[in-house]
Amino acid sequence: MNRPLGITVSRHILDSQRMHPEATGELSGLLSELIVAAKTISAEVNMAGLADVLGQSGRTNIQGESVQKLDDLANNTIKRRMARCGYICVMTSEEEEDIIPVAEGYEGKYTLAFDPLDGSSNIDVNVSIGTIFSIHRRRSSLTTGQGTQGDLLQKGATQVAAGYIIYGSSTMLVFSTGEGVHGFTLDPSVGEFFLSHPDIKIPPRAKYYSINEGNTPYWDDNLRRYIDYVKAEDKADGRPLSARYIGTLVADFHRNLISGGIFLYPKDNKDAKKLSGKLRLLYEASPFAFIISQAGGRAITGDGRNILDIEPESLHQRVPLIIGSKYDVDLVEDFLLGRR
Ligand code: P6P
Repeated sequence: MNRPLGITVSRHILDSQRMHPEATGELSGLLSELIVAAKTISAEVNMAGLADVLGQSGRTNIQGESVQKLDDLANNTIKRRMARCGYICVMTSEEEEDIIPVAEGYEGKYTLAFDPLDGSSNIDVNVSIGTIFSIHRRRSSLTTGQGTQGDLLQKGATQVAAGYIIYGSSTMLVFSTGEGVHGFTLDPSVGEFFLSHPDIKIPPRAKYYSINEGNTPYWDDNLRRYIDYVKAEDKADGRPLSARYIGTLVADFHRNLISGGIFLYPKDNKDAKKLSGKLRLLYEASPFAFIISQAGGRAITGDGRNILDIEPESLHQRVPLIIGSKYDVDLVEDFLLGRR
């Protein structure tokens, strides 16, 4: 479908819905409510330095990480708005240990998993942060009432939509409902997201590699060999790649999506918590894997599994994540599986 630049995200969503006569408009409604929450968070993030929402809230989250005030604000903004949207039956958030119920009488047929504010360590230093979301249908369409943990524990390949909002030099919404990846830029003067990046495709080969090289002592040898390979000079093969690591997954992913790159957060033996990687499957790896697959890239764990095929076992399950330009993800997999 021709998607003229400058249309609003609401127009884009309704035009997409119109392509599906069987659509009830519930997914469109869900996305529209999520977008209102994103605009609210964007306004707070952009005022953070002035509105004294920086700094620690005094709480620690399920991950044992200190929760920044903006984390709390973003989490509550999404929870409160989505609990009464009428389109979802259950939620899970990085900030909450247990599932989050919706308001009685407002149960719908979708589920929502989200990271309200990814990149917390960068909040106080004014580096880009973001919100990530993942939407599934509840497991049984015959079921009504509150959803369960089982409705949330579904593999990435069954997502109906996934996306992120990046609060950077501008605020952008990037999402897919399975018909390509589209980017919208917020014009804060009118409070609207306008289509700025229709049908995004990731360049087939990486220009950048993104990994925290401070963890080098904790990687397995095959990964160290791969990183040495991308840093070695071979001009004909476009190496060395350039290193770019912001420390906010949303920002590193977005740059690599637009310019071509590979992001790696592998398992490492720095501490027991990271033996399965640091990033979470349901609301980080899985939504980005859905987006990258729609943009022509790939997402793997590095031990032979595709992220989209993993059957989740727990809400906050961690996985190793290697994601980006297909050529480079395939190459890393060859190194890690000893094929190279
Ligand atoms: P490290 C931010 O805290 C985050 O969850 C991701 O956004 C980011 O990619 C990663 O952690 C950074 O982790 O260990 O390199 O600081």
